[in-house]
Amino acid sequence: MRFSLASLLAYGLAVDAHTIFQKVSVNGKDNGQLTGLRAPGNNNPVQDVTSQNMICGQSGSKSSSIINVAAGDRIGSYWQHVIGGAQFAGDPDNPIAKSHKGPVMAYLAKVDNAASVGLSGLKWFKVWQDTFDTSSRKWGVDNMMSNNGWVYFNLPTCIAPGQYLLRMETLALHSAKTQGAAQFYQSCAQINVSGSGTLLPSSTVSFPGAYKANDPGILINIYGLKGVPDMDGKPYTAPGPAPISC
Ligand SMILES: [Cu+2]
Repeated sequence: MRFSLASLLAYGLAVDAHTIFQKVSVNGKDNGQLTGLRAPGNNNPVQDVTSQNMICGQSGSKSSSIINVAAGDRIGSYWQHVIGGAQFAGDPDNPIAKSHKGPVMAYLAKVDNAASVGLSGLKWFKVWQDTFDTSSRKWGVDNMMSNNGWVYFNLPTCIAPGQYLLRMETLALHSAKTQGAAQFYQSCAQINVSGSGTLLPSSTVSFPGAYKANDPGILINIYGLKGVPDMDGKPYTAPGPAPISC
């Protein structure tokens, strides 16, 4: 059966303007679709901060691969509207709908075996975030969109070698003035970090648990007086801890 885009829109089917983290690059080398990833099976957001799906998204794809990286490497996380990329040619909501302003964050949890470890009880620390720039009034999501879905950051040089889950999170705040309406998108990558760092942070958080539904970075009206999502140029505080520094 074929559906026109207009009918899909009319029935609200499969055109939700969401996103999925689905690919990792290391120093510019693309590791391939879903390799080393635990990604949700669809692009629906998590909206309940107490849900187990806050960890790595709803259950979906699994991978036996573990991606080798060195501390300090430039990691790319690739976000697209659906698994595989755009939902259709010219999809205006790829990599994510333009309305979906908010921060992008990266967390690590040290594990023994990144491919087999269970998700409960992990101790997470934040390593990076791109939140909101008060001068340009651009969000992390804006930078993701201008890089065609790629989000780049450097893995901290000081972290201890070993296996980790890398939890990448995009938080869309377009409806976040209503409690429970902020949209969380996350997948986890399985990585093996080499290097001579020694840092294993003692201050960590749990998922779920790290966020509260009324955290100021989650229950928030991001629209300024002109009705645009620019905070009126005021600072934005992302949920969770501050990123570690080396
Ligand atoms: Cu959405």
